[in-house]
Amino acid sequence: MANEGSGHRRWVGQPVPRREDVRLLTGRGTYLADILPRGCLHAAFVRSPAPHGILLDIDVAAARQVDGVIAVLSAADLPHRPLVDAVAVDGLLKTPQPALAGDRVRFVGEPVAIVVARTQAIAEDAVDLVFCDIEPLTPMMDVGDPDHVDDELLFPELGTNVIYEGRRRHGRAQEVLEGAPHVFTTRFRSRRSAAVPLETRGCIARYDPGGDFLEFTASTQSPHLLRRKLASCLGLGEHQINVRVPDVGGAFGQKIPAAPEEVAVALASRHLGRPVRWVEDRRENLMAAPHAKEQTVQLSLALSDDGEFLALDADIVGDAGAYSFNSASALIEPYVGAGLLPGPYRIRHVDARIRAVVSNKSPVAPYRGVGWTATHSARELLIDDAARALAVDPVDLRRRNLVRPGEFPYESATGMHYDSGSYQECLDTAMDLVGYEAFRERQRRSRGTGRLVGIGVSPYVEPTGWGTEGARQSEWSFASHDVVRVSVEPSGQVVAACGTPSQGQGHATTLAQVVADAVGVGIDDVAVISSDTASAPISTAGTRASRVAVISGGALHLAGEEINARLRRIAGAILEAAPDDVEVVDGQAQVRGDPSSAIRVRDIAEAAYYSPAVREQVGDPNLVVTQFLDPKATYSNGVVVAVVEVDVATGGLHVEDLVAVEDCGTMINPNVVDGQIRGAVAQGVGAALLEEMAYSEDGQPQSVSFLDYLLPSTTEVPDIRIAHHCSPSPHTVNGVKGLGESGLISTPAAVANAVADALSPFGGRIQELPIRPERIVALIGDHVLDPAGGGAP
Ligand code: MCN
Repeated sequence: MANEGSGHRRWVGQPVPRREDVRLLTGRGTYLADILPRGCLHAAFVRSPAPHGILLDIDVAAARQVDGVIAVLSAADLPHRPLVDAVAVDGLLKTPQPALAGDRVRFVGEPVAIVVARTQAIAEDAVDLVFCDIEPLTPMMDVGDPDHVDDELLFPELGTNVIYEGRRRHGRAQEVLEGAPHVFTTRFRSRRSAAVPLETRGCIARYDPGGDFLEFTASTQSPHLLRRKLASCLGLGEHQINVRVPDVGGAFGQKIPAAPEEVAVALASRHLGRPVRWVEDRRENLMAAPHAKEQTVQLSLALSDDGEFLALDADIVGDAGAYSFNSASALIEPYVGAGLLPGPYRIRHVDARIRAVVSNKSPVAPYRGVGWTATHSARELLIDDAARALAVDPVDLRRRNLVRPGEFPYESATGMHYDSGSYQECLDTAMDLVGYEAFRERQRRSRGTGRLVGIGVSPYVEPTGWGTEGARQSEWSFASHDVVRVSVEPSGQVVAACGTPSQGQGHATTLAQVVADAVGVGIDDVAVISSDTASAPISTAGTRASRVAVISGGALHLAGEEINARLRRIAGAILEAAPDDVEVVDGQAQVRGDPSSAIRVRDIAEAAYYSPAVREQVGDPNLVVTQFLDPKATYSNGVVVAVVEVDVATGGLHVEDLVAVEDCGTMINPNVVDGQIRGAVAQGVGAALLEEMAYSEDGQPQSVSFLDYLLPSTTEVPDIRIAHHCSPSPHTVNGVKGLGESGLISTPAAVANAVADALSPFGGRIQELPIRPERIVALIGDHVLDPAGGGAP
């Protein structure tokens, strides 16, 4: 009989306070910028001031003269092999980004040279003395015009700026669209934004020439992937590199790809034989760290007379920025986004044409919600357009088309296997919570007042825990399986090691909860370690794509169960009982029903390691278990509802209410789940109303400080009301589904639809995010308030 403690949930499901918070919130965290090895030099980057041009010469003479400058290095000084691509997609043209620009610069902020100096201040001052002689070329800033897309080529050897062109066709969308009684179309534009982690990027390279070994400390989400990239660029074996990860203060996708700056710092350290540190400042982060979410989605939705969604036709163009650097990053927007076009709805026919085009802007990379935010928003805004045109209730229209209970598992038109879910139930709960009927009544009354209210509803599905099979479902070939290790030390401490560090997700708590249950100990007995590549087994993808709860967590649970079985075997030898008659609960093993027999896990571990008698009795008392997991994909779901109020006289906009109803299967820790929702929903408000990484027509970034790149604050984000449903996944350990991105997939559309609903008396539509204030003013137009209170039309 298996141990009843094993697999029984005592910790999973509990809203345990996050163990890491006291340390982090009292300033005792150690972030990259807190680390300064002895003798460490400081790096600053010379960055291209031009968006596009031929790099004729770099004059470093003056900078080299500065007292305290150790070296000024350009591409010629630091030869390296190209970054390997972790993702293979047929037809994607190669546009690798070098660590330092060679003969051409392709965006403002591109690293051109690295200055290494005794202090950060000296390095930064010396940067200003480096002169880049650049012969300007016309910058390519608008990828939307097919007639001019190749006017100036970024990579002349490719003969085009369109680095990917593909089609994902499922069913007979064109035919259905032609015969449909109703077809609505939008041309939706998701403007460029950025992940903006609180802690910017940075790294410390310590190359030891004697040992031919690189210790590389980085603010990263994917330490093993970074190790692989560094190994390939530097021509080292992966065993010659240890990537260490200190506390990371947010990442949201931006710290997945290996940055060219990281490669340059590693090369500089090897070149100089000294440790070198680079800490990115905010301006650099906004200007030159990867951007995200710039897409144009031309979308048509066909409906039957009774409001059934019949087909979707999409033309998606992603602005990739200057390079598709090292995770097929150019496709993360348009290609990945296409997979989620049908979302939670029963739409059988989908035809998507996809293009990724390079431009003279910072490259795009994943940002929470990736391409899904744009395609989801386009679809949800279009559904509201259709509801208004057909004079039907937008909630009823959605309810009619959502995948229904009893239809799971449901295969979407784009080939995604929705394993389980509560699509209808979440919608009902959300509408109850927001008080939909009462809201509509209030809205009717608001019509004459000059303060118009509107509601937006955005049901979503979030792909999570993608392993190999999930990648296949998305027609995307990347590795996303993990190996983890659970061990018991002689002291009885359980150590869970995995290569998926936290950037704020609370893994130290949630993964400990999982392991504690599986082993049969308390969470204080479990340490979660993901601080370096040497001590954690390989995670192929790192922390991203809402995969850790499912993949690392699932693997840790299985390893913990095996540890539990071994503890029972050893305890059985000590207690002279059959292992099946022994249980391990709360850190103690005992013969079932006999508390007097209890021995502590620490005593079992001590005996396993050091007692020759036990060693002889048990044969193999090994308490180290390595576990591989590559689960089937699972999909969480939910609904976000926003209520806004617009002041017609000023165009002022206020988000009044936000409701999020989610279903991520079994919650490991409801506290952490709610925190994830709150953070992502807040980012969604930013995406809807504020955040835009703007460029001038001549290629200069316009949003390189927080004066121009506007983030949501407590003034813009009301308290978020949260409710849960639970449809455990049949595919995953404990029925867990991920949830890290859902709030940012769904919230922008909810807020935008609420604005469109509020302003519906004026007609007009929202076809662009963020909704700029001038758009609201334009929608209100010349409509003036009726002084008698009759108000807006
Ligand atoms: N969780 C849970 N129960 C579930 C599902 C998840 O308790 N059913 C918990 C997990 O154990 C984990 C957290 O919620 O502690 C998020 O889990 P998951 O959805 O698996 O996401 P990941 O841990 O893989 O984190 C990645 C995800 C992504 S893709 C981005 S982007 C993101 C995010 O998480 N970046 C973040 N959340 C972030 N939160 C912070 N603070 N900072 C970031 O950079």
